Amino acid sequence: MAAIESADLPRGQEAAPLRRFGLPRFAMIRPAVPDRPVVLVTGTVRKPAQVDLADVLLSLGRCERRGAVHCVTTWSTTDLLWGGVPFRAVHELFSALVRPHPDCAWVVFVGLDGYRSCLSLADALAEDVLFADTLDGAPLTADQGAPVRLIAPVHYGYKSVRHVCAVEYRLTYDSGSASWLAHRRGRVAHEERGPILPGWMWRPVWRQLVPRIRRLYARNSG
Ligand SMILES: Nc1nc2c(c(=O)[nH]1)N[C@H]1C(S)=C(S)[C@@H](COP(=O)(O)O)O[C@H]1N2
Ligand SMILES: [Mo]
Repeated sequence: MAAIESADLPRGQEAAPLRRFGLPRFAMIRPAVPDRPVVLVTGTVRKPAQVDLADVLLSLGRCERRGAVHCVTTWSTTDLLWGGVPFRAVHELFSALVRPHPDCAWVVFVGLDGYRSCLSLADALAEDVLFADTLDGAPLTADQGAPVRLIAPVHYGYKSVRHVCAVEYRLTYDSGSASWLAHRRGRVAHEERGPILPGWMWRPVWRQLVPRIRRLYARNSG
């Protein structure tokens, strides 16, 4: 399908349907959804804890938000209706349990596939960041990131970790799975696509990788 460049999309982005996508080395890792999912809450904390995801999702007020996935490689899927609980509320619950060091300024989200991505705690606590377990009213499928995924809609998609199984509070930034190619903040509006170079210079670098990554993920998705 030909990609459509639209005035409604952020700079440098083209519309595309949502399909499982990510770093090439994670394409082959499709974690099974656990019967009783847990989240490990850890890092520079007084007392790490393991919590039942069901307890987290049931004990907090649910909400729905319209949001997009904007991948740094220049495709975007907009108008997705995510349901879940605000990460802000999840963090309140977690921090009462584990007591993060007061200087923790970063948080890493880890997926069951081993993928890791870091947000500043301030960015993670924005009102629109969700711990999402439904998309358009239906439970997330495995390929969409079940049992729960982060949705950080103003950041590039690599911050929206699927299959979250651990949350790590940190004093310092950790570049995560994207390593030196990650941007600390990755804000779409500022085109923070990668380190050092301005965003528009990264566009062709990332864009030329999309067909190969799409093929790789299509071969390894349901
Ligand atoms: N667990 C996990 N989460 C991940 C990734 C991954 O490889 N593993 N890839 C990220 C990237 S780069 C993008 S663009 C989005 C894509 O979301 P989608 O798979 O729902 O299209 O997932 C993000 N979250
Ligand atoms: Mo991405």
